[in-house]
Amino acid sequence: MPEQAKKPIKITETVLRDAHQSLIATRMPTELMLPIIDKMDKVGYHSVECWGGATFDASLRFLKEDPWDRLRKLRDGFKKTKLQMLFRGQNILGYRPYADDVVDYFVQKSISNGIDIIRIFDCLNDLRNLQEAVNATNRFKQKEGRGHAQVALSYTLGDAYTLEYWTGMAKKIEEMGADSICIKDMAGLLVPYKATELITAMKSATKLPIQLHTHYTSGVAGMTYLKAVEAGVDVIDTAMSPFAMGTSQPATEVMVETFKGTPYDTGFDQNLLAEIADYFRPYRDECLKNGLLNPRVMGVDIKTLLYQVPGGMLSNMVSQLKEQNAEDKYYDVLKEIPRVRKDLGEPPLVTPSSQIVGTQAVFNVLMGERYKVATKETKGMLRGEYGQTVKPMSQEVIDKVIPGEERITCRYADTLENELDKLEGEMKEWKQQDEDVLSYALFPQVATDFFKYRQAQQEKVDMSQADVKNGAYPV
Ligand SMILES: [Mn+2]
Repeated sequence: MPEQAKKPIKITETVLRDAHQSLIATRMPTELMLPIIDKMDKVGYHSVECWGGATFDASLRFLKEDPWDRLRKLRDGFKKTKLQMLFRGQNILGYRPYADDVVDYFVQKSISNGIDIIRIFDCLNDLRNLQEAVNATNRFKQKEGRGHAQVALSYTLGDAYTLEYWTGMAKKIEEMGADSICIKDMAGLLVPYKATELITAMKSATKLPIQLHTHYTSGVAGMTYLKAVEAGVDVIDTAMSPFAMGTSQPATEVMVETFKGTPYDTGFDQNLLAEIADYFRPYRDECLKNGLLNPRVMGVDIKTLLYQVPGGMLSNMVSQLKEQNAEDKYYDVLKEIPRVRKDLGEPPLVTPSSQIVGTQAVFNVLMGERYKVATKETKGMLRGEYGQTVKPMSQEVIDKVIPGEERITCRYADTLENELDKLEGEMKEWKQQDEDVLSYALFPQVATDFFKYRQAQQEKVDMSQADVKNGAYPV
């Protein structure tokens, strides 16, 4: 290798968020994370990703944990490492667009509870859906000196997604006041030599640091990172080996070793990484044994390249078909997905557009007639409520599904009234901390169930301390 200035590649560790989301349905509990934080804090990671939509949802729904409490505990433990979260633009961590006051408040509370870097994405790459979250982060940063707004572009393939498209977006992101850019390849579609082209073009278009996020699903991710790093990418996302590969990220230790002795050397201590891996390995074995970790998600799934469908979307589709006793329609639905995607303006497939396109494709096949039944979300998409797509939507489908209805061309959130007060009113009997209203805003039913559970737990605890003789029960 020719003499070259040192440029250590920075690493975001995903084991506390995307890795377990991708492999074990986001079921890693906080108590499993806490004992290893001290060691993780010594590695020298650029950041640790630890929070996002699925971690929030699964905490409340399945683990019966308060996600805010998890965040505060992680913040306490990580003394010097930055904490990172994933944020769905105007949809926050939920599945519908929210009014700006909720977006602002969520950003504020995320940072004040411990988040440093907010990775903000939109399923249509409509930057109008990201602006408010970026502004809110910048406002907080000005006031408190903490907070980093990273705008993530959802990576996808298609006629519209040319190098000019991506570099044009990079320039706009710079103008909108973001601190960095992420290329978020949720399905593992970015192949190594395309990464060279993409990163080279992006680096010449913007001065902002560029981070690459991909998944091992299609088997190329390690090579893609290598080419991206050589082309000048600044940060890559990796996962500790027990929760790496398959539908997760390339292994941290492997990427660290790959760049050892090169200008990109991370300087990380492999012995320390080995201790961290040793900690997570028994949990991985336990997950394999209890079925939480299915060996099927650990190999290479080349279908993801053929059909350009993220792994999670495929497994959703399989279970929808199973429920309808229509598993034999699998390949019909796979063929229908790109057609629906085209009808809806060729969006990237990522939450929530992936669910919208996938579910509609299932309906189209099962009903025997395309768009005979359209979901509420498909209608919302056609009306423009999710934002503008890179290509126009099918007029024929618009006429069939929402005949005569007015379509939105402005930023949808501009049509929404502030909603925090109303939400506060609906949930005030459960409120124990300011953040509870945000949990409720995102997942009203799941959060209410959690609040009830929390109260029952507290009352049970209180019962043991009750002053039985005087009949006094702390409430
Ligand atoms: Mn991901």
